[in-house]
Amino acid sequence: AQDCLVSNITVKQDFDRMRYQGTWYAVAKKDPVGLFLLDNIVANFKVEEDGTMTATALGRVIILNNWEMCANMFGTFEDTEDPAKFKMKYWGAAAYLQTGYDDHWIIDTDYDNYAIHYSCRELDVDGTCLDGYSFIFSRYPDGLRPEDQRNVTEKKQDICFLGKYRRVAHTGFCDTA
Ligand code: DAO
Repeated sequence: AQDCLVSNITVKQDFDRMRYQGTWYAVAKKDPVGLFLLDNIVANFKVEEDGTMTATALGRVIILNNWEMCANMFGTFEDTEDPAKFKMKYWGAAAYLQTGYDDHWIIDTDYDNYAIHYSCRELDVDGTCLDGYSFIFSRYPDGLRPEDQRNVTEKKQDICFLGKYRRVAHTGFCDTA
């Protein structure tokens, strides 16, 4: 959507939640206002027996008084009329972690290598996104395959977040046995 209208953003056709399951490493992130997850972000998606998509996520956060920790987050996804557009209810394992209810759109994925997530939290009066965030996910912690980079860059532009991403490091901070 070259006009940057959120309503014109296209998402993955015929999104298949079964194939989306499993581990995704965030390799880049466009932060929202009041960012929460900093780095070492790993999400694990699952389709429950009743068909509901759920996710757990780990990530380094800094809470309150500069306390650095690994946040253990949970999300459940409500379906909408578009199979690639969900509403995500999320909360933390501990009460002092962030909770929320966000859009969760899968802009594109090949299921085996990369995924582009998008969430607009606040629409501007002109229909563009005033406050949003996006994850670039890879099946590999060390980044995207070179052959996926061009497409991912194109999609970043389509959602009007090109140039607004930062790399997400994976240093082992949230690795557990
Ligand atoms: O990090 O600033 C931010 C916004 C992201 C908040 C969402 C965290 C919860 C995710 C639950 C699992 C889905 C990936």
